[in-house]
Amino acid sequence: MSKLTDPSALARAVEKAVAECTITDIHTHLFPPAHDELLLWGVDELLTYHYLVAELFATNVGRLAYENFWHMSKSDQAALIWKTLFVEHGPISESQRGVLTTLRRLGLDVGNRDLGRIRKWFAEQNIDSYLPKVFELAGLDYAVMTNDPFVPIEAQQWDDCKPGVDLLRTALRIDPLIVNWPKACEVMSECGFEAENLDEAGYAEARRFLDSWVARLNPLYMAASLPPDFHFPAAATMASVVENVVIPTARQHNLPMAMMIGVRKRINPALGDAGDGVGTGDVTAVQNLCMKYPDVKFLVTMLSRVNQHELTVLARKCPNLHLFGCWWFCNNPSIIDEMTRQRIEMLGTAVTLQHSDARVLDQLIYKWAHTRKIVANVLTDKYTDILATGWQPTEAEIARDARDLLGGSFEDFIAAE
Ligand code: FIX
Ligand code: ZN
Repeated sequence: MSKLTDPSALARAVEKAVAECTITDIHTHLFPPAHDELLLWGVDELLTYHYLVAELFATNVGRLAYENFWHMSKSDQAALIWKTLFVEHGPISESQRGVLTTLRRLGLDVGNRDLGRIRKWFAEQNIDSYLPKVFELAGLDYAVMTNDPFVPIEAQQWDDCKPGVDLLRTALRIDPLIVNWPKACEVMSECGFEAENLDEAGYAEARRFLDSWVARLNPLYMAASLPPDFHFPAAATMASVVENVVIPTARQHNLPMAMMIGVRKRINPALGDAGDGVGTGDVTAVQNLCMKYPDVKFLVTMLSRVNQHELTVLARKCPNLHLFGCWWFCNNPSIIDEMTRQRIEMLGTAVTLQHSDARVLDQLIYKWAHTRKIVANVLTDKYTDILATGWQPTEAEIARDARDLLGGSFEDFIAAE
């Protein structure tokens, strides 16, 4: 394919490559349609996404009691959010804009602001044909779920042998083991795994529990979200469980461990999932794990913008560390742009720039449309910079690099022995 020599042709080539790039979404909260009410989709679920619930209460200062909202029907909650955040105030936040982007790309007219007509369209959709349509609109080859055996209703779907779909792959989520050992032991005991104390017997039983779920799920990786005060090494339970349960399981199954660090769970419990906050994490904990266990692969994303530069520098030092996503409170255009530039400037294509974290199926459409635009802008600047040196990239090379940044490097990383 011919080399690109002209900056405007280059810009067009980058925009095309990123727009057409097949993306792998490596972290979501989606479920197969057969897993009943676990898979969220449709306009009322879009509107009651916990990001928008937080924004509703931030906007409705003191005029809405938490319990009144939670006692409302999903439909009434959605209507209130639509009225408050879309009609009575400009829907200019990232989550608000996201709903509109999704609806528009589905071919719906948001200009008439007719929620009833939008609801009618969704009521006519069949999830089994709608799910692949959403993946096609978002441009994904597959997405990775969050499969948590410590959540009874999730485990029940697997106990009942509910079918999956090829578009959704598994990840074994193990937060309670690390952050709430007593709770984890309760669940394991109900499943016939008698872990109790933080001793070799307990660790062995926890590993046996994980082995059983690795066999059932065949996950791409294990994962846990961790608080800002996760340190390693440390005398704390978290560090002991990582060392004695997580690391041996990762080694035995050649499974990467994804650590999502910096969430302060339920700083406002009344908001439910919308009540989580952020704190600056300890990048040294990641450094110590990567250096102590060079044969274990770590996928890491951190929630605080403050951690990003130090973490990106660390990824240059540890070949067994792969960064991913602009997670949650970083998943906003201003921060995505900054993080994407910083990561490409220090890691080239050896990073997975984004994941959607979609909790509602239809969100895949906006989360990826918004990210593609930013990535195209950044890559245009970066290729234009090298063009100025006389290096002439081809369209195929640009497409190759875009794929690496949006799923290819992840697949290379997890496949490496
Ligand atoms: O721990 C996680 O996987 C987080 O992404 C979620 O708990 C969070 O609620 C979320 O969906 C953020 O986007
Ligand atoms: Zn998540």
